[in-house]
Amino acid sequence: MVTYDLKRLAAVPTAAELVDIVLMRTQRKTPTVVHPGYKITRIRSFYMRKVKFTQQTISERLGAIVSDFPRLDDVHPFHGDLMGVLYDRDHYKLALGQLNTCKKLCETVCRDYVRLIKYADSLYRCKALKVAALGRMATLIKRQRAALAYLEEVRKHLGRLPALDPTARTLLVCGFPNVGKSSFVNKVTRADVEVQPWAFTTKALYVGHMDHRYLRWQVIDTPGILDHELEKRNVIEMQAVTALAHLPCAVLFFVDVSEQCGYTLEQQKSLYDSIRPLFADKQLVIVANKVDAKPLEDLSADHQQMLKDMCAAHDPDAVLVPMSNVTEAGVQAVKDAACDVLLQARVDRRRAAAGGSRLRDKLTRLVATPADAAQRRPALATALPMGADEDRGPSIPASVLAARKAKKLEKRAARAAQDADRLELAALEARDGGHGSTTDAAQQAEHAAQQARAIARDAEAARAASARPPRTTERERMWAGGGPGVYSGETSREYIGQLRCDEFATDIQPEIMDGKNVLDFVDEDVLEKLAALDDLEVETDQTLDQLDAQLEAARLTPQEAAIIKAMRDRQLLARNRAQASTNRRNAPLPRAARLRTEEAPPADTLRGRARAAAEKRGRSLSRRPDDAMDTSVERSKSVAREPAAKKRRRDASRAASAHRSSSRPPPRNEQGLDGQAAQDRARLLQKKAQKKMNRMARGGEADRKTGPKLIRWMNEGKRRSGTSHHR
Ligand SMILES: Nc1nc2c(ncn2[C@@H]2O[C@H](COP(=O)(O)OP(=O)(O)O)[C@@H](O)[C@H]2O)c(=O)[nH]1
Ligand SMILES: [Mg+2]
Repeated sequence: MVTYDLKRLAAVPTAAELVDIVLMRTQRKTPTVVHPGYKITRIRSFYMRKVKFTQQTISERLGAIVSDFPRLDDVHPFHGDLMGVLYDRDHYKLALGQLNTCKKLCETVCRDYVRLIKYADSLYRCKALKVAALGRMATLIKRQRAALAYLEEVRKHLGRLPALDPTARTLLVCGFPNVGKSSFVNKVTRADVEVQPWAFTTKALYVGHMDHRYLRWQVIDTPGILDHELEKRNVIEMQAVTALAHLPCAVLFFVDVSEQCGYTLEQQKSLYDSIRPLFADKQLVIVANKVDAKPLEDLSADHQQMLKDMCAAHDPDAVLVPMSNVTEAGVQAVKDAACDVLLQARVDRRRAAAGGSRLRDKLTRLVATPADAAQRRPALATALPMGADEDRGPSIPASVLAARKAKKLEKRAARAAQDADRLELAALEARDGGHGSTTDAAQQAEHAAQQARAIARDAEAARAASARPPRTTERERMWAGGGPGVYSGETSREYIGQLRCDEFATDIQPEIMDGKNVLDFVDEDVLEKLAALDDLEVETDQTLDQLDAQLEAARLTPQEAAIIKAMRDRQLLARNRAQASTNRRNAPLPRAARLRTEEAPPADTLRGRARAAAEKRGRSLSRRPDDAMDTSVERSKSVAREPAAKKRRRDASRAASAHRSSSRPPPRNEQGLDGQAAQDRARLLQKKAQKKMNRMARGGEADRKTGPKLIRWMNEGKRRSGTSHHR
């Protein structure tokens, strides 16, 4: 991912400024003195240089803008989507694309005119060509007026976006409007988000920071989300949705249990269900807010159950925390719960990624305090290995145990054999010495010898059991099977011991059987899954039948349908009427001009056909007689060039006509105000009201901009070559 510094984009000049910059630079950086007496090649190269230099500056400037602005596919998906939502993805891409095209067009213009200048035969012609080239380039830039202005606004807005780090530890606050999200953010962080008792007070993402367990956390306040389809969500809501979708974070879903926000608990549950997929893999804390107005115990059993179900629906570990911003009860608990689940999840993820190396375990344990260890909670920033202190005995392979047993038995057998020998010797001595109980000693010796033999047999058996079968390496097999190039390995050996019958290992395994890929059918419980699918189908059929029956029962009678249609029609009519009146109020043209229309020329005349063709291409050839400034229409000198004096006279007579002036209302900002004093006071009040709005719009560093300075004495007139420091 490319990292862009969204806050430090260079200011985008307006089209006029850009033309100034480019022309000024050409003026300053290229030679200014040329004489008709010079050799023609010199004159040509003088002007060619000017054209080329101008084009280079334009390419440089436009190229810098195009490469400076982030590519939506390259930034973090959160920023990419947020920009897509805020600035309209297509518009943004088109604007940058247009600048790129403009750059290419300037290059073409430059190439063409340089080629023409090569054939020019006098200073005058060279100069005329240069002027034409620069003029065309300037026109091309001026056409990008809208794109440049748009990008400048985007840049300013990007600068104002909250400094939000998508990878930091984040708590994301969401829920219906007015449930107390911003109040909570103001409580736990030093952010100063506006709180008002009406919906959509918060219209953008806000970020606050706080400390918890010596760590830095960012808390994001989002605008409220309403419960409707994704397509109907507006830009304000979509910011919250984007944050929910792309930020790895703990989600705090706010529920207003007192229902003061204007939404019932059922509606809040429905919203929760519809946005739940967005945070399916995130940590969740459900905050039951405004318990000061209505304690949780006062809720009906159904509602209490509903809140519990909401928790259970996400994850068995999700918690419900009652809270009140007014009494501050539970604020700390919410903060603790959210931070702890997120920290735990991040630690788990990191440990899983690192593979839980032993050294890490030991290192992290050094940091954990005994209290942390006792409660099994992570210490400081790092992980306390959870469950790592459980009994971890040595793991000794069974073959080693068997070998040990065999060795022990062998030792015992050796000892028993020694004992037997000793006893036999004693029996012999007794017999030779003629002592009594010779038979006893002989019996004992015989018994001991028997025991020794038994133990030796056991030892032999154990040794045989623990002995590994001799291993043949693949290399040995290769040499036995004909050597390299002749021997080919046998894969079937791997299956021996894994199948029901070892013979199966050598069976030929088909990959395709009956025209189907066998691997598609390798699934142990495919039959169970099929059965489950069948059950589901039956169930769905039943549900659909029931729904059909219900719909049948709920069908409207003709009278009801007629009433509903009448109601809808009335609504539609009212809406259209309101729309029409709005259009009338915001009319971009004077009323008199709007009423004047030109009748279409007959279709079979030349003019009529031209007009039809032009309209098909999306142009309009209709013109108003007084539209002298409209150069896009075909020009007719007799109409456009009205003598100025006559026009002035006509305008004056119009303004003076009683019919016109008396029907004109006063300007909107003076309507209903009696006298100059009242107007002044209104202006003052308006300014005062605007002050707050200006502040809340959060103008930032990005709004400060210095345009090119056009210092007259430095940039006008011709200068000789050399430095201009002395000026
Ligand atoms: N009684 C009560 N009112 C609250 C509480 N938290 C917020 N409010 C009020 O609810 C309204 C909306 O609060 P706000 O924080 O702007 O909600 P947001 O739209 O979700 O950001 C404001 O009038 C707050 O004073 C609370 O815990 N108890
Ligand atoms: Mg808010």
